[in-house]
Amino acid sequence: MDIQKIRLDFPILSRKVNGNQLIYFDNAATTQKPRQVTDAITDYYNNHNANVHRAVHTLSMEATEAYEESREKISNFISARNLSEIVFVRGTTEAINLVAYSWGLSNLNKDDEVLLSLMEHHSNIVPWEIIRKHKGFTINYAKIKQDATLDFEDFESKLSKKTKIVCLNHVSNITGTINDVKRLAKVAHENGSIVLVDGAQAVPHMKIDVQELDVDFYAFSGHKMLGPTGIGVLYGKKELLENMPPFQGGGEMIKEVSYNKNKCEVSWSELPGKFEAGTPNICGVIGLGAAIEYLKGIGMEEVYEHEKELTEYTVKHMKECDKIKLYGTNDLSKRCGIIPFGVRDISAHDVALLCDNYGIMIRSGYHCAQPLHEILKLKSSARASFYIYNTREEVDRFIEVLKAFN
Ligand code: 7TS
Repeated sequence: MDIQKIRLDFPILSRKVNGNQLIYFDNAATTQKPRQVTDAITDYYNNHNANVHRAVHTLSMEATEAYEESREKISNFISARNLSEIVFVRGTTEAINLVAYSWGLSNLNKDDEVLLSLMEHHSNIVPWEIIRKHKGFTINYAKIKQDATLDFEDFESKLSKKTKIVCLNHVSNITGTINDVKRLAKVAHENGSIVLVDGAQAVPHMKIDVQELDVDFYAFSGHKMLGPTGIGVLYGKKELLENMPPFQGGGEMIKEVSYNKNKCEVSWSELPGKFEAGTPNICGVIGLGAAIEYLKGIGMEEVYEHEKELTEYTVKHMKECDKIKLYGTNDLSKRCGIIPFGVRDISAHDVALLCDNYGIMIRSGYHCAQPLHEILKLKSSARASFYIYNTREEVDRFIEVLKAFN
């Protein structure tokens, strides 16, 4: 992996912030975009712009072809069985809301249970809590151990015959903990529960094969993997998606609307159209297709290895500094390139602001996962998160800056 060559594809990396060379360590929030992605979007607008799936003219055919080609790239990228299992949504948040409102409202009843974990991003908690108010089911939360890994025994003990769905992240956005989704899905299926995985922090960083993991739904966001904002994917097993009612109504998602006696009878489109109401985010889909091509060009094993190596390097050097406290498991084989930490006597926000003075972008706060912070007894945390363009030299500078705080 030639990082210096990769860096040249990202114009933003050559800019300065507060008089310093930019160091971008906030990749768990969103990644930077290579020229190949912005070029694909510009090319679409400059040369092919038209609405998709609805006209016979040349531009509409070209736009539709590019849009559907991206679906194919994404389907191959995560090894889905079928193109109709790839639904375009705004992002992970919308994907989970789609499952909660469509599958959840029609399948969950008063005596049922939903099993979540206490390391979820709010987007995998709040939709379930909202629909719980409508349907009155119970939500159980699997515990987290002090090292921020999932308590598997507690998870298993909370699976009951009433548990209809288990919803878990693949990688925590706070600690980078990788959950053994394959094992968890197997146990959940043996119990008769279906499984939704929030893959927002996993798909960008490792090879994902939804068939091998054998999960029922898998959600992710384009903007965390070099793609544009406002586009994401819900993978769902065909048989499940086929039996679910639409999430939103409008154009594209219908087969027929016929008026009869002051009433419109509506039938739904085939998958995945049933879940893609209205004009979709065409340039977003095309941009995400270009992002996937870019990542495939590097190879996901290479991406994973690079981040693992950089994480090991960073943790080793941060541990040498007394005033830095690292959170999360010490077992780095269970971690992705996310490093949560604190600096003695300095609040997380102040750490992030001080880093910003040196051109280093890190995140601070709750990172949309307040329950996990409560369990770890943290008011907030600072977080550095890596991607393909980050280097050891950037880490050296970051640690040098942290060491200089007093
Ligand atoms: N799930 C996880 C695990 C996430 O990390 C995020 C975003 C989401 C869901 C929501 O994704 P969205 O694209 O729909 O917004 N996480 C973060 C973060 O850690 N910092 O900013 C956003």
